[in-house]
Amino acid sequence: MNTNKITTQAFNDQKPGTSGLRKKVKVFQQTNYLENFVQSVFHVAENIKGETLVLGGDGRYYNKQAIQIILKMAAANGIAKVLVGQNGLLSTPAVSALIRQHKAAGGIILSASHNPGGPNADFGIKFNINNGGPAPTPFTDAVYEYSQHISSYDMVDSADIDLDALGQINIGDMLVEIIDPVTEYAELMSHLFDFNSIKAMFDSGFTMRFDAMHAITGPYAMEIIENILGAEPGTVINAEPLEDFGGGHPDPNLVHAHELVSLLSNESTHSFGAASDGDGDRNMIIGKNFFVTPSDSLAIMAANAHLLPGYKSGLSGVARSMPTSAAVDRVAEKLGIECYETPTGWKFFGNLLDDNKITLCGEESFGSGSDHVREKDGLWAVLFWLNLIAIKKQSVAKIVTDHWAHFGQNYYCRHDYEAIDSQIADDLMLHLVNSLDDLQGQSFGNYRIENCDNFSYTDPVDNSISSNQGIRLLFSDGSRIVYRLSGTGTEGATLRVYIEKFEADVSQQNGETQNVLSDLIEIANNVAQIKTRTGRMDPDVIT
Ligand code: VG1
Ligand code: CO
Repeated sequence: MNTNKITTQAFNDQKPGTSGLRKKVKVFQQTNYLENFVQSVFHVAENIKGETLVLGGDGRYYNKQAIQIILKMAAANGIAKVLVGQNGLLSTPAVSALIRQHKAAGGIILSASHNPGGPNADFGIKFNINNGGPAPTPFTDAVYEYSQHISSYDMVDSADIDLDALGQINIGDMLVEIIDPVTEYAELMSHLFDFNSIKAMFDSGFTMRFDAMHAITGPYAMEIIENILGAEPGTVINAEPLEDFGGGHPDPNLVHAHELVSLLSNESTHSFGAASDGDGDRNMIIGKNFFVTPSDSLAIMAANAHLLPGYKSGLSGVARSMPTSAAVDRVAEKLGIECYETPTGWKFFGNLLDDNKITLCGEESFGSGSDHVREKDGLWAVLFWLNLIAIKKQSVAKIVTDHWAHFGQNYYCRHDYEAIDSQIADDLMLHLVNSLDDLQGQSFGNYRIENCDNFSYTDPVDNSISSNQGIRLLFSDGSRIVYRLSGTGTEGATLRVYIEKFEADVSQQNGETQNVLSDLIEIANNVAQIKTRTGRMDPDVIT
């Protein structure tokens, strides 16, 4: 089989963001665009020559074409074996699990996660290293650097292969194994959770709905929740992965998973609702007319993990991303374990997990996970909650309100201003950085800024420093305001503002989150001059 060296010209916009390279499909479809990036990855990940690679994606538009291109390039770049999910499908956590189980040198995930799919929507590509987690910043920086002056890439001359048929096939000297995307992942879950007690709960009439949002978790949830655990047929809705996710945003929040939310109204006969995102790493947990914030979910998991088979010896420590509420910090304090605060993005949890400094970790953006993989894991979180409900035999609302009664409540919300002009967004952030000295010690009504900074993280394992990770205003009563720009958007800039207030005695306050936080929200707007600078009167999304 011929290997060709194909001449190319560099693109200057291949800098990976929070979670790999995300662009419009049309950008990826430019001649050599995907190829350049893949060659840059193979160049930096030299150690994958002669090794195994895991490859799959969330099934969005351009997934299959990209897989055929990557396979031909992998063969030309000396990779010995590629494990590919059938039909090109693999969830992000399943890729992470497969890398670990098969001692692969890395994996490539094709997804733009919760961003919409289709010819006019988004595509993405991400490289994970041999621990199963997203490549760390020095790696992605090196990929970007190489992509800026790449002049050729390698590709074998070969026909496309059939991605639908399980089994093995060769491309040149490289072996391709098409595997069932679900089997090994389901096996892993069965060791972490007490499937028998969850099954018994379904057998006794417990019902739930899981919204796969026409994304990757459909096949996983069908197999695990309906087939293995015996939930009634129809439990998994929107189960079929579609290239455009049925036209929706595969983003599990109250806005985009409204179908699920309406199925869990007060009159509902179901006790539990859950949803996952495009690539299966996010989760939303709801009870009957009751939303569990992701930050609370993480804290509740930490407080109860020892009750579940996979975590019965307790937690070594926990971690949360900086903007995530401090609810889990209070649990860690009571458990007497360390709580680490990392920058946004799962790659920062990798070292802590590898070094056994933490067992559980999570982000406010509907992500949680544990040391079983090196990605956040949507279905894992859903099974965690199901197992917890089976043990406690209580409603979601009762579990959460009991938690608040014991630990206090962190009122929390995030305001997103999407697709604002990049220059305006950069100026707004710069203005905040320049205001830090003046803000220190300033009072706004009852709130006084005790401390403020531009968050910088020193990795406790390798001592690497990640600076410029978001502006934090820390108030004397424990309230916080955080500002940062998204690293996953594909249009202009997205400003995220995170607002949090702690209430130790929950009987004192019973308001709606937006009301409890209203003073802080106003402070957040004024300090950053959001309205005057962006011209936006309200956020696009509130979560
Ligand atoms: C967002 C979230 C972040 C998450 C990232 C990838 O990043 O805020 O917590 O890790 O998405 O998640 P940003 O930079 O846009 O705020 V996923 O499920 O989209 O891969
Ligand atoms: Co995702």
